[in-house]
Amino acid sequence: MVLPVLLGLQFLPIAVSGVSANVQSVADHVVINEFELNPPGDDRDQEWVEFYNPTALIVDLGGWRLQTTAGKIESVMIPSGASINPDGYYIVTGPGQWLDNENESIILFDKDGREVDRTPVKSDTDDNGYSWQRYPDGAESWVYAPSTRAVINIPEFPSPLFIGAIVLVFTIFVLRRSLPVRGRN
Ligand SMILES: [Ca+2]
Ligand SMILES: [Ca+2]
Ligand SMILES: [Ca+2]
Repeated sequence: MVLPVLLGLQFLPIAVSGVSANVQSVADHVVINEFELNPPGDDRDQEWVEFYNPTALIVDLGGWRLQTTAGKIESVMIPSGASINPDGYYIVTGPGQWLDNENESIILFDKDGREVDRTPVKSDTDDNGYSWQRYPDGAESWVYAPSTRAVINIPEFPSPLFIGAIVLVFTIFVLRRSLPVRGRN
């Protein structure tokens, strides 16, 4: 009973906002799901890319590679042993400053050098916690919104704490309803 409720929460913001985003097709392979070109403050070691795995299988990421396209071409190899769970996320942080703030596009290659995914060309000149992210996870459309690093892309409810609070309230509500009523033999 609790699980369907929790799964249903994923689509709550869509229902609230009236956006028909949930009818979009979701990729059938690991994708670049979100990226932060311009984190608050110094960008060195703080820029990151989020993968999302929409498939039902664990995917081995060892030997996969990210490559940038703007300015100096940077390449970041995913270490062997790395993997991503079904419906899971994986974060890549590059060495130093590797993602340009303007006109950047990032390409993902698998261990055989085949292109798996490529982001649209995007800019982020705000030096704050906003990032580019697919919405919903794995979909073709992108939004610029408060970052959701390693968690579901829900721009309307950006705080993981807020999401956690909703889940907690629903869980308590469902558990209370499912408890046997005492004193009514
Ligand atoms: Ca940013
Ligand atoms: Ca940057
Ligand atoms: Ca995210």
